[in-house]
Amino acid sequence: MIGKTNVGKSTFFQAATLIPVKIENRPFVTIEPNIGIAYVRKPCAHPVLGLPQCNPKNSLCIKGIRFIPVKLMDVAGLVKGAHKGRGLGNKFMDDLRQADVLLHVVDMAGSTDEDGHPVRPGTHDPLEDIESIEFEVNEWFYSIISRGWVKFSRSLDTMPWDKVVDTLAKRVSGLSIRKEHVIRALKEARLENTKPGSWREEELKLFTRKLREISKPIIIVANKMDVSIAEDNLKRAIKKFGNNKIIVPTSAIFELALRKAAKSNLIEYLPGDSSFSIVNESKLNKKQLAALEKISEFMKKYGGTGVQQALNKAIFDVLSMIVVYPVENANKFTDSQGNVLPDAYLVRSGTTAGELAYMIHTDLGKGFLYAILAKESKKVGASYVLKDGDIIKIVSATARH
Ligand SMILES: Nc1nc2c(ncn2[C@@H]2O[C@H](COP(=O)(O)OP(=O)(O)O)[C@@H](O)[C@H]2O)c(=O)[nH]1
Ligand SMILES: [Mg+2]
Repeated sequence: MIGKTNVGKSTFFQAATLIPVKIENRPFVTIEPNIGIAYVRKPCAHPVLGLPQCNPKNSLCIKGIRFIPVKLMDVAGLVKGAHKGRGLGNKFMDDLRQADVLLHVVDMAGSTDEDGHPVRPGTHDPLEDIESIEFEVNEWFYSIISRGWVKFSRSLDTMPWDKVVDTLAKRVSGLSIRKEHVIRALKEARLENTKPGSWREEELKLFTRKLREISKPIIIVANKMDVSIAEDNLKRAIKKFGNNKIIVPTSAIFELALRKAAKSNLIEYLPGDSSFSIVNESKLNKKQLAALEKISEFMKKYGGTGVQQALNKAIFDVLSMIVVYPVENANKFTDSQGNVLPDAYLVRSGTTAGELAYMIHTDLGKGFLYAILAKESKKVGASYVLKDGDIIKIVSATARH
């Protein structure tokens, strides 16, 4: 999560990392103050199989919905000029290295000025932030990649193209950039089969911009949509950026209120639901009821509070991840202890059964013999491309334990 101060990052973070149900084992706690576990939601596979329940270990299943953990990091205080070390500057920029996708939280009410100071709603134009923060990220990216570029790029000019791509990919691997990203960026910048040593500055800039867009795509979390003036700004933002940016209307403060109320058993609500129901009206005072009414209206308008929607869009739409369920017993859909569908793995679409085996355990990958698709009772090889919702047993020559 990136964005200026005061736009609602901490509120979003708090909401997204709060589990609104009581659970016995909690391997899902906050890792560091600004790093926590959030969840993406997806219908669980157990109802589809006609099973009464499952026994999730690496994730949660609530009322037939799987909540799968993802790491969420609140990268505080990105301001205009940050790439030049302004504000909290470089340390926070460095935190971005790990990210696969960036949620840019924007104060759509315009109640935060350029430097992150609170101002009267409507005073600041949030559309400026959408551009200026992206500019900061792009500049940061460029400054990292262009460091020592002249010498590095000349060394590439004697290499065959394959080796150029490999060497480039290796150079940026510390930014969580994969070779596929580099290949795509080179293609989109029309720089394939050129000599990097002879790229002009514009060409290097174009390449790094494409690489940033591909390897760290940005989703706009249009926050504070509960403030009336925000709606106009949202319309303007959609008009201006809607064609090439995902913009999710959000009220982080409403989501936080709902998760807290659900945790206290005042309402029934699962993160990402488009509505909630009050459990016992007599337990709520007038003020609480009025607040919930306001939230309910907001949800009707936008289909939810936006927090879960933003997380889901980031993982499933932008990163195109799918969910697969590794099991050890393909007939019972269980692990060796009899737990039904214990693990739900988020993997990139295109991942093969062989690659999944390596993700679970190196030994499992090394000894891969074949896999069984549990629902279809079908044997597949290492090159089988996983489908969303696959339940899969990997048979390996090397024991797993
Ligand atoms: N109206 C409204 N205010 C919000 C929302 N999210 C956060 N805020 C308020 O905005 C201020 C800054 O929030 P905070 O989460 O600390 O922002 P951060 O500096 O980006 O981490 C606080 O007063 C929050 O209560 C929201 O969705 N709607
Ligand atoms: Mg904060």
